[in-house]
Amino acid sequence: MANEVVGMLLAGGKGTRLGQLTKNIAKPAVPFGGKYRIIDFTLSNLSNSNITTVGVLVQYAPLMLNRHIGLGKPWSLDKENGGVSVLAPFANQEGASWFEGTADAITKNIHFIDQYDPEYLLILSGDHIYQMDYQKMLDFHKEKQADATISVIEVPIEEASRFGILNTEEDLKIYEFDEKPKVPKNNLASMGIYIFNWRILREYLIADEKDENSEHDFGHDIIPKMLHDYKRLYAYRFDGYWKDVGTIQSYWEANMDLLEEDLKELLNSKTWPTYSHEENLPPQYIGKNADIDNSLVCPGSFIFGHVNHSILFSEVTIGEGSQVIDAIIHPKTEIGKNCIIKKAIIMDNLKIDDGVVIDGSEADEPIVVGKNNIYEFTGGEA
Ligand code: ADQ
Ligand code: ADP
Repeated sequence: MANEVVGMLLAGGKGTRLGQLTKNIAKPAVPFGGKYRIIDFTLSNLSNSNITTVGVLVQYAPLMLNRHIGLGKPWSLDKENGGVSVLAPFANQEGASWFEGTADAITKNIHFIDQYDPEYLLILSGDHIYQMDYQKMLDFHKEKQADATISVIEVPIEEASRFGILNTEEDLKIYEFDEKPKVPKNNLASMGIYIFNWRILREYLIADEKDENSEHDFGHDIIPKMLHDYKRLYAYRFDGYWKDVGTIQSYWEANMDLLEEDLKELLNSKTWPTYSHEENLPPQYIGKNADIDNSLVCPGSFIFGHVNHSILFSEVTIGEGSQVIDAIIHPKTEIGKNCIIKKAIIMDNLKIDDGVVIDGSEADEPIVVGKNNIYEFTGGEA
């Protein structure tokens, strides 16, 4: 069963900064872009990169993720050899234990990886929106004869302290790495996407597990330890679109980006499709006085109002006289008549009464409306 490369997708973070959006579901399972969930972009990258042996590490609120991933059919990951396996923290004789840091999550699954005896391990996050060919990164890793390769991108300097920040020689060999530095030295950021030679990483993981001072995190512990030992770490520069959707603001921005003409390949690429579950729903109905522009509208919806620069998921209703602007409306939600919804994220299965005004246009970040702060809940899964 040997595989050259096994992918491990970290999908267990709690995502506390997404507030209500992740109250009941894990961050990677949050609805995104009209008909997707956040994790679909990474699963599609794996499939399009022809990496077909994948472990998805879940822990926090995994129910929806489990159901969504299932046997991996939408991403053609339903293979007999390999395929996609959802890996939850397991109970041993001492009881169940959570994965601690990201490295601990991999260490606890060494037996899973060893089954495939891979030469390389590809580590990914479940909460990034991007299109990337991991085979190109692997080619780079081999060409540099690296022990580890980190995918990197330039970020605005004012955001740099949210990331692992690194410095390289001219040939892209990394000589310095700071995880979330308070005062960043530059703006070359780790995307949290790593390729390791499995044999080497395995040794580091086993040693790190015994280190009581370690947080068992890749950025915080494993990468610095490898650098300290003069391992060959290289930076693979990615110059496409990439967004870490860890906050409400970045989640909203990444959704709005889908409405930009020059980013239309994110959903419409023929060579790099984004896959998700297909639901059997009727066509969207656009009423007589409705007007819609610069928006995504999904099947099963009924639109009678005005919709501008917004993303409407499936089975959404927008009542007559309502204005929906710069908004994201999750599935099965009904907006009544004569409402104003601006720069807001309205979660699923809600009913917003006639005449309600929700306007986040003056706020620092969009207003999120969930079952806690609204009006009427129609049941189902919010
Ligand atoms: P963070 O974004 O802070 O930094 P982190 O919280 O470590 O990332 O989580 C990475 C991924 O792993 C997320 O998808 C998260 O959901 C998941 N995850 C976290 N803990 C987990 C666990 N115990 N089990 C399973 N999954 C888990 C990282 C790097 C930075 C880099 C940014 C880029 O540490 O150096 O710049 O990613 O986004
Ligand atoms: P955010 O940065 O938005 O808070 P992350 O996805 O980075 O979200 O996760 C935050 C932290 O919470 C991570 O360090 C992760 O290990 C931890 N965590 C995730 N799920 C659980 C859980 N079920 N119990 C305890 N800690 C968890």
